[in-house]
Parts: sequence; structure tokens; C-alpha cells
Amino acid sequence: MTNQVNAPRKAAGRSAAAKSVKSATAAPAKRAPRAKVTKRTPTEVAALTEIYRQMLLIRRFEERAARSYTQALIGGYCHLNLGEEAAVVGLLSALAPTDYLFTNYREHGYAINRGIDPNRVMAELYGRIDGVSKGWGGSMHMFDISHRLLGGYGIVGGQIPLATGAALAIDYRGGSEVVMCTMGDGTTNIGAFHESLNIAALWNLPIVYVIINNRLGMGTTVEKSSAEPELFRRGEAYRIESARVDGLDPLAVAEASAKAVTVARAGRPYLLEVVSERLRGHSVVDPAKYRTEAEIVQLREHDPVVTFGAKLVRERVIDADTMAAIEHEVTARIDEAAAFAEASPTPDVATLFDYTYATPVANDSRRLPGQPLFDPAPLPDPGEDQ
Ligand SMILES: Cc1ncc(C[n+]2csc(CCOP(=O)(O)OP(=O)(O)O)c2C)c(N)n1
Ligand SMILES: [Mg+2]
Repeated sequence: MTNQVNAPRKAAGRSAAAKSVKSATAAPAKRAPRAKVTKRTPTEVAALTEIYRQMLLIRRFEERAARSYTQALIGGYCHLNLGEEAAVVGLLSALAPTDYLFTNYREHGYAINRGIDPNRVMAELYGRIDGVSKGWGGSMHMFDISHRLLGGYGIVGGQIPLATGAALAIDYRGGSEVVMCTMGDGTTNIGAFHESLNIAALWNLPIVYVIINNRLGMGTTVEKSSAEPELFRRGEAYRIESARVDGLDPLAVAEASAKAVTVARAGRPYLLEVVSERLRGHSVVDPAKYRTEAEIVQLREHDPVVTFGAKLVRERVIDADTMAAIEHEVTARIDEAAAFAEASPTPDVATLFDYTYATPVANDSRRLPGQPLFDPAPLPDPGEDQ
């Protein structure tokens, strides 16, 4: 069994990356050593630029979602992918359009990166009929069969048995698709995580379990909640190949994801731990007061969008003008999504129970809140013989 560590826990690469951001953003010193520039083909330049654009799209989308929440345009729960952009973009780059994705409540970035129109994702947050789930799901419950995004789950770990079942269905039908199932670090202590990994290993299911280790489950650290804080090692108990990767580097994540997907497509499950950062609180209403000033400074230095953008400029993949053009284009795209969401109507209350079941269910209640359980029994006709 080969459980490999791609990036050590206290990733030396992190501090090195932080240093290089500083040197990229500071005024150029006269005798500063010239950055090593690798000549890239136009195809490579286009691919790297697109990764940056996708990461920025998620970043600006989530920032707008946070703003709209404070303006009461969005209600309910709302968890953001801020800081996890490199993880999202890197992971999904390895999936074919026919593969399936299950994720948790922190899913806006996944929905967008899977190819769902940002207008529809934003409209779902606003609870409008043009939303991904017709406005009835909200932030945590996006579902789009055509993009093979099978949710969006608010119950911690709720997606894991369902994703495992989807992998079983693929295997049963002899299909070549794979399932990717992402979850947080805190989710690895849920019983269903262990049951699912056990079954997936026994039955050779085509599934990649991904742990997005942002070091926190709400406000509790991995060290306080997990007896084995090196989470990828949980694969060993089930003889599942596993690895850990630096989730702030989209290219490293893409490579690790491609490997994991290849293993799954060949008929073995895989466990990938992506060490990431959550830039803000657990949800938009969490001020994250449990974080120290030093941690906040560090988080900013590790910001994956800024770091990757600076790397591309330093390595002369893109210049300042291209960066500005991407920023302009992405901002306009998000403005459009917000305007679209605001203009979309709210669903009719009478449709509240629509889409609850995939097929008609006998005796399914169609009542709205406050309506009587049964229609009142008809009063006997006094003229009738009793
Ligand atoms: C079964 C269940 N228990 C508790 C909760 C409340 N809850 C929501 S998110 C969360 C933390 C999960 O942390 P993690 O898995 O690390 O994911 P992250 O939020 O960091 O992405 C908890 C305890 C829940 N939604 N479902
Ligand atoms: Mg977490």
C-alpha cells in the first residue's frame, strides 16, 4: 500500500510562497536577482491564465455573495469558498463532464467551476426561480443533473454515503465515470465517512474522497477534533491509496486530482487531503473571533488568488494589463449575475412542496403551513337515512 505525502503538514512551500508574494508586490530593487522565466507555449499560457480567471471568478462571486447577504438580499445559511479557490479549480480540472460531483454546503465555487452559469448560482442564493434549484434550495442545496453536480448537502457528511452509492451504481452498470466527493476536515469524524470508505475499498468503487482541510470545523481545530490529525492517513485503515497536497497551489492540486481520478477510473477508491485555508468565518455570520491577529496576517500572505496571480506575473505568463483586463471582465460578470438574481422573481408559495420527491409519492402532503391536515369530513345530510 502506498500512502504518499505530496506536501508535508507544515508545508515549507507555504512560507516560500508567501516570501515570493512579497517580492512580487514590492517595488523592484535595483540589484534584485532576475526571476527565472520558463518559456511557455501559447497553450500553456492560455491554460494558466484560465486557471487564474476561474479562481478570480470564484473569489469575486463569493465577495459579492457576502455583500448581498449583509444587504439582506440573501437569507438563510451561507458558507463561502474564500481561500479555497485553488482547491476547487485544481480538483475539478481532472473531472470529465460525465463524472459526478458531490459536495457539502460550501459549494458555490464548485457549482460555478463545474460550468453552471453564475447567474443561476447567484439567483439560487437570492432564492429566485431562475436559481439552480429553482430558488427552493438556497446556498447549501444546489443540484444540477445536467452538470452532474449532485449536491450541495447541509448535513455534515450527508453526501458521503450518497456519493458512495452513486459509485456503486456506476460500477454495477459497468460505466467508466467516476464520482468525486468533497468534504471538510471535521467531516472525517462522522461514522458514515468510515462506513463508506470501508465499502468502497471492499467493492472497488470508482470514487475519489476529497478532504478539504481548512484546519477548522466551525471554530474547532483539526488537532482538537481528530486523534489522527494527518487526515489522509485515514485511508490506510481501509487500504485506500491516499495523499496530501498543498491546497493553495492550483497546479499541485490539479496534478494530485488527476492522479486520484486515474486510480478511481481504474476501479479503486482514493483519498485526497487538500490542505487549504478558510479566509473568513465558518459562515457569513461568523466573525471568527477565535483567530489571532498573527493568524489573520498569515492568512493574507497565503491568499491563493493573490499568490497565484503574482506567480504568473513574476514568471511573465501574464502582464499587468492582462491582469487588469481579467479583473474587469470578472467583475462585470459578477455584476451581471447579481443583477440577474435581483431581477428574477421569487417562487410561488404554492410550489413549496414541488421537487421534494423525484417521483410522485402516494399520500404525499401538499399542504402549506397552517393548512388543516385533512379536509374536514363532510357533515351527514340530515335528510338521509342513518
Ligand atoms: C450532522 C451535522 N452535525 C453538525 C452540523 C453543524 N455543522 C455545520 S458545518 C460544521 C463544521 C464542519 O466542518 P468541516 O467538515 O471541517 O467543513 P468546513 O465547514 O470547514 O468546510 C458543523 C459542525 C451539521 N450541519 N450536521
Ligand atoms: Mg473544515
